Amino acid sequence: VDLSTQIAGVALDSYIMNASGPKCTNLEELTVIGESNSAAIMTKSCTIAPREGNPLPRYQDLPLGSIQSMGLPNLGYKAYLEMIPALKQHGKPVVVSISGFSVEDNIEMVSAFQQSDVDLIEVNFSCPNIVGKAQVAYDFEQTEKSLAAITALGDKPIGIKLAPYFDMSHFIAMANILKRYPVKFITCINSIGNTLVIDPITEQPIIKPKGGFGGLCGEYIKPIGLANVRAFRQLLDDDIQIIGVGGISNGVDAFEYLLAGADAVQVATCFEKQGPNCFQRIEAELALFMANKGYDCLADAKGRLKPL
Ligand code: RRO
Repeated sequence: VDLSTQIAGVALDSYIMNASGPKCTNLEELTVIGESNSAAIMTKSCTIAPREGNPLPRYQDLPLGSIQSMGLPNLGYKAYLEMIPALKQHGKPVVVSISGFSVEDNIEMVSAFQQSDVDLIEVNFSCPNIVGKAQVAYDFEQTEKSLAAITALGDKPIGIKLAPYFDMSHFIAMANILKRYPVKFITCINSIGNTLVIDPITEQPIIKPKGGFGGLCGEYIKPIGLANVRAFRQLLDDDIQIIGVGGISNGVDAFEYLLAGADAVQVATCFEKQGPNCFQRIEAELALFMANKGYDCLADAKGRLKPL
């Protein structure tokens, strides 16, 4: 089965890549991704200045996923700019994630990466873990202002990492905003923000930041990710690609996202827990599952969820 695909005209050898977040903050980690079967090298979201992130413990495994409040630990965007030539040596697309604290921050970072050799820019509108900062993706006015500014800075394709939505009116409102700007792809979904896991023995939360409130990740959130990909696939024009993310840990999960309409998928928690061999495994499982169903390529199943 041919698992090649494209995002904003950038060819990908396979449908599966790493998500921004786990193990993609420094050159050593990004090199491991470069040497893996991940279809692209995706970086941790960056800010203007380097950040240590939130106090520990800030990540915990859960039976079906994880909860975390990392707080945007990263090396600062200039470090990622400097790494791009080394990352490009791996012969696959390089995607930077940027996550400024203001429209001005995002303008500075997008402008810099527009002048670089990076292939795609994913602008993160949905980090739930910064004290005192709302998720841009839940503020439609701010989203529109930000999009107007960052899509006017150059020709390199820009995509947006969206928060999960839970109401049809929100899917429609966001899709209508996206249609007004040259956004080339969206990535759905970020973690489900501000969830709480309690340890009944210690009678405490299990992560330290924000009184225990953190982003829920992994298998718990797959139905929400699938719904977000499906809803936006039905609302947006075909010239905008959708990257699915949320609870993909095997080939069948990846296939479900394909039926919902994903052009590619990202893996976060499974990569965090299992390491870089997950990309090759999920790819092989997807190819086998599709071959058994008689499919030759992704396009044969993409978006073709059947009515019940
Ligand atoms: O670093 C984080 O705490 C973080 C980010 Br930037 C994000 O976009 N999503 C998330 O779950 N965690």
